[in-house]
This record gives sequence, structure tokens and C-alpha cells, in this order.
Amino acid sequence: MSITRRELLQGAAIGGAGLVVGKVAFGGDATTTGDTALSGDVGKIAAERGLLDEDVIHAVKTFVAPGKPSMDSHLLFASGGHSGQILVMGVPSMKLMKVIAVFTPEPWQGHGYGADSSDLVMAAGTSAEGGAVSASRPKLGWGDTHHPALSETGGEYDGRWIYINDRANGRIAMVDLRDFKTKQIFDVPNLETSHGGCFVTQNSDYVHISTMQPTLTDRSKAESLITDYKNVMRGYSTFMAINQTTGRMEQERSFQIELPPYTQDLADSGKLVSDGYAFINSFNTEMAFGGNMEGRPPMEVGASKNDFDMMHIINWKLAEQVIKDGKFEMINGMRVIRLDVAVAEGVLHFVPEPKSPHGVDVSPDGNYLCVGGKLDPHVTIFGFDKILAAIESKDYEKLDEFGVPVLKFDSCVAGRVEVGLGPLHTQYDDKGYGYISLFLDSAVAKFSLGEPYFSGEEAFKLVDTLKVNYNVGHLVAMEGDTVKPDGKYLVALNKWSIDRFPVVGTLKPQNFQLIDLTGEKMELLSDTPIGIGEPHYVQSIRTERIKSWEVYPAGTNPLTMELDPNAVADGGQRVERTGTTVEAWMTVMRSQFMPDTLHVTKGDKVIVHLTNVEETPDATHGFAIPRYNINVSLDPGECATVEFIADAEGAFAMYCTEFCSALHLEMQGWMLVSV
Ligand code: K7E
Ligand code: CUA
Repeated sequence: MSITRRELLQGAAIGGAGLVVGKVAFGGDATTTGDTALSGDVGKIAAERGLLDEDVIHAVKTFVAPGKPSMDSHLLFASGGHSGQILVMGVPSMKLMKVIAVFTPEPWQGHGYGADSSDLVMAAGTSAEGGAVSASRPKLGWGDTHHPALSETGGEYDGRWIYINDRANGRIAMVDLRDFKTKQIFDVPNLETSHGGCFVTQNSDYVHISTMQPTLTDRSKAESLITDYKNVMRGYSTFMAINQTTGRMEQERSFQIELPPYTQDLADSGKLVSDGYAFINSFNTEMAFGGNMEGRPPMEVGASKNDFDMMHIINWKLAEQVIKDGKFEMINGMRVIRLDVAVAEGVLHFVPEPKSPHGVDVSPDGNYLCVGGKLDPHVTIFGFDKILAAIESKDYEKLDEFGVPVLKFDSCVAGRVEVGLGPLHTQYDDKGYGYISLFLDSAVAKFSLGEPYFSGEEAFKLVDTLKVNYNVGHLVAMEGDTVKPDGKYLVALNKWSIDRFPVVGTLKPQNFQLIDLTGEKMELLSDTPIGIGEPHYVQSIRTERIKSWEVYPAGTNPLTMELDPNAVADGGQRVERTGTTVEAWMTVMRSQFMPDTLHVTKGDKVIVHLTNVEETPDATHGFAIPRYNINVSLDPGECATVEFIADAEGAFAMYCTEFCSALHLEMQGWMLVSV
């Protein structure tokens, strides 16, 4: 630990946030109470609450005092699993600040309940060309968020946008960090599913997403999956081009690289020396597809036979040139470099990796690729310099059955460290150490990298292990996958939480454990239950890098971030009828809707433009017509439009859903639908 009890007792300044422990609380009469060496009131309270000295130290290291938000030096952006959202939390407080609505309707933010700004985003995300959606159950009302990716400039987070993939449907979303709202959901052609292939290139030129379960290339021949798997199934590595002004993904400038039908899993972007490359782990190079009732081995057996699977090394800068040269095919609206072309042009190489690998994570200097093999107790550390040399000298072990050159394993490995059972994901600190999660051991292992961080005996060594509770998946060190990590803290994202929290039913929360990295040994600081979804990957960013707006400029439509032509100024109100369309321009402010009564005829199309004219941060109003399933949240300055057919007659209550003023309950109105 970085602070001794004596320092604490003396009231030393601790922690990155400059927390100072006052002498008053810890000094005083110097009587020792109970089991604790802490004196005075603190000792007394600690003894009464059954806290040990280290508990108190951990509490002091993580406590954020009321009114001092800057004491949370970092923010976490955690995936929400099949809740479909993103969770935003402070570090070290570990307090939940926000759930960003992404793939799943979210009533508090009015996401997916009638406002054009969210309905259009959600509708656009269910329209992939060639995509199949059941006509009887057409709504994609949820997603499975796994891998968030903050935008980067020069390999550092720039606080502009965050992208996240939908494991369930092969979609990707963009959240604008100016207002923390989802601006785009893109249903990627040729992807049925995705998993860990989501990352941003080091200058946010592209956000990458790949298939997990491969895609059937001819939808009309479902049974050919069984009879002809190798030929009809394909994976795709997708580079979605990012518009540098809006952050939106642009299909016309994007491209895909066709891959063998392995299961493409975690991936990472090259950085610095390896910029221009992408690395994708794969498993199931056996191409098993289950069929336990039909005499074939179940997936878990069929996919675990090989001692080595194949890391995909993709030269995407070269792929850009191949696209420029016109060597692509248009498949379902996407430019695709076919597998044989990718091989012939040198875009794709493989290197063997043991054994059913999961995470691949590129070190801050860009030279090391740390791979956790789920069924191998080592972290295998590839050297990018070695990989490049092997590619250049055509140092191949063989050609894969799809013709892809396979580099020699021994030529590409820089080091291997025995870390424990079930290694998955690696993060980095600012001192040349990697931290890898051990799923089976329920532990985190700390190991050293090679040159330029450590050399000789000191390189590639296991230096510390810390038990976590229980079943750790991902972990995140502060800015731990950028070119300049902060170190300081590590968060272990544990899947189970038995024994850690009061029992809250049969479905238990997961457990985020905060770990102090400032000392020689890792030290567990706190447990935090996660009661919303199942987080997978998390990224962390220095709080000061986020420059979110607090109020929209008056009349802003969040979709365009520009003045909405239908915004009204303070107090403006108007209703117009054209044929069977009734259009209203409504001002929303403390504490009324103007107008507050709408007269329409059954069957009319109703369009309401709502402008919240407030200029005070936090002065959010809601606009709900509950029986029409309309629920809009209007932040200060925001303009939104709702549109629907008034197909049920009656007097329908409208009301403001946010407690906005003393007369909030009076902020209501009527929509009168007559026959
Ligand atoms: Cu390991 Cu989806 Cu990154 Cu879960 S994944 S843990
Ligand atoms: Cu506006 Cu309550």
C-alpha cells in the first residue's frame, strides 16, 4: 500500500486527488479503542462498526466528500451486457453516475418512447441490407453491449465519442460525449453477431467490429451450414469509417475483409509502432458447429480440440489501398475484400496462439500483444517487431486450409509467463506491467513486459497475484489501453458475488472490485454491486477529458446538435390543421406546457414539436401521453418532435415526468380526441 497507518494518523496528504486527512479526526486523546490502533473518534467508530485499520484506510482512499466531485479522478464507461446500455461510474468512489440508453428503450431518458431523436436512431439500427428480421417479432428492443471503445487521438482518449457493439445482433452504436446520448445505431451488413472485435484505431479513423459466430453467406440455404460449413460460412472484419466532425459511421467509406469461418473473438488496434494493424483472436478453428442430438460433439468439445487457434493479423492500411485499387466486391451494400484477395495482397496473416484464446491486448508502446488462452495457464506475449520480421521474410509454418499464411509461432513470441488458470484479459499501467484476469483462479496476476520496460531476468516475470471474488472477466486499469496509461487503480469485473452483498433474490448483482495499483503489491480497496446488467469490457478515462455540455443552446435537436427549425422561442405556441394533420409547436417551461390542450379528431396525424426553453442546468422537463406510450425527456434547451396517429378516442392526460418545480404536479394538460 502506498500509505502507512502512521502517515494516515499524522494526517498526510494521500491519493491522486490530494485528499488531506485532518488531524482533528485522527488525533485527539490518543486512546486506543477495541482492535484498532486508530485513536479518538475514528478509532471508536471503527471499533463499533467492526472495521479493521485497513478497512478505514481503504475507506479514506476511496471516499469522495460531499460537494467535491473532482475527487473522482476517472470515469468508467462500462458495457451493460444484455441490458443493452452503458454504465458511467466514478473512480475511486465507484458510484453510478448514469446509465446511457443505447440499444434498449429507457424511460427516464425518453429513449425509444416517441421522440424523433431516439426513435429514428433505434429504427435505423434495424435495417441492415440483407439483414433478416422476423416479421412476427420485428422489434430489436434490446442489445447485448460488450466492448466500449472511446475515441482516440494519437492513441490517447480525446473525450469526443464512445462506440459500443451489440453482441446479439452485430450492430454498433455511437454515443456523443457532448451530451451522453446515442446518436447512431448501425446494423452492420454481413454480420449476424459480434463480440470482442470492437476497438477504435489510434486516430479514430475507424471503429472496428467483426463477426463472432460466422455468417451464412446464402440465407436461402440454411441446411448447408451442416453439409458445407467450410464453404458457405464466413467471418468479416469490418472497418467502419468515422466522420471526424459528427463521429458518425459512414457506410460508403467503410469496408470489410472476408475471413475463414472461425469464431473471431477479442481484438485490439495496433498503436504507435503497430498503428495500421489490427489483431483478432479466434477460436473454433476446428469449425465445429454442434449437433449433439445428431451424433456430433457439442460445440464446447468440438471447438476445444486444437492446441492452437489463429490470431488474425490484419494490415488495414494496406487494405485501404486494395479498396482504392478497386479489388473489392459489393456485398449487401458493403465493400468486401474477398478472402483470396486479402491473402494475395498480403492483408491477412495468421500466427498460432494457444489454446482457445480470449483476450488480445496491445501494450502502450504498441509492440507487445498479450494473449490469454482460456485453456492454457500462460499469457503468451507476441512481439510486433518479430511478427513484422516474420511477415517480411515469409517465415511461414504452413498455409492454412484457406490459403492464409501462418507465421511460425516461435518466431513471433517474445515471452511467455505462467500466470494461473483461465487467463482472459490484459490491461497495462504506466510502469511496464501487465495485469491479466484469471477466470478459473478468480485472481488478477501482475507480470512484467520486456524491453524497453524490463530486461534480462526482470522481463516477463510474474510479480504479484491478488485473489478477487469471484470469477473475474474483464478488468480495467485507468486509461489502461492507451499509449499513456495512468496506472493508479484497477477494477476487476467479477461475474459472481456470492457472500459479498445482502441477498437480493436469486439473480445476484455482479461485483466490481477496486484495486490499488500504487504500491508494490496490489491491494483490494472496495466492492461495488452492479445491479444493472452484466458488464463485460470497461474503459476508463480521466474525468477532466470529458467536456460535456450542461445545457443545449436554445432549440437544439440532439440528433443534429443544431437549431431545430421547429423550435419555438420562450412562450411561443401555435397549432395548425392541414387536412387530417394537426401540428403543434409547444413551449415547455416551469411550470406549464404552452399550449396545454390539444383538440384533435380520431384518425388525425398528430405532430408535436416540443421546445424546453430553460437555460438552467438540470431544468429537465418530461412530456408524456401515457396511454399513447409517449414519454419524452427534454433537457434544458432541447427540441424534440413526436408524431403519431390519434387512433383512440377520449380525454388523454399529458404530464411532465420530471419533478421540475414546486408546481411540477400542475404541469399537465389534455389531449382531447373526438370522433
Ligand atoms: Cu471476456 Cu464479451 Cu470481452 Cu465477457 S468478454 S468477460
Ligand atoms: Cu416540468 Cu415537472
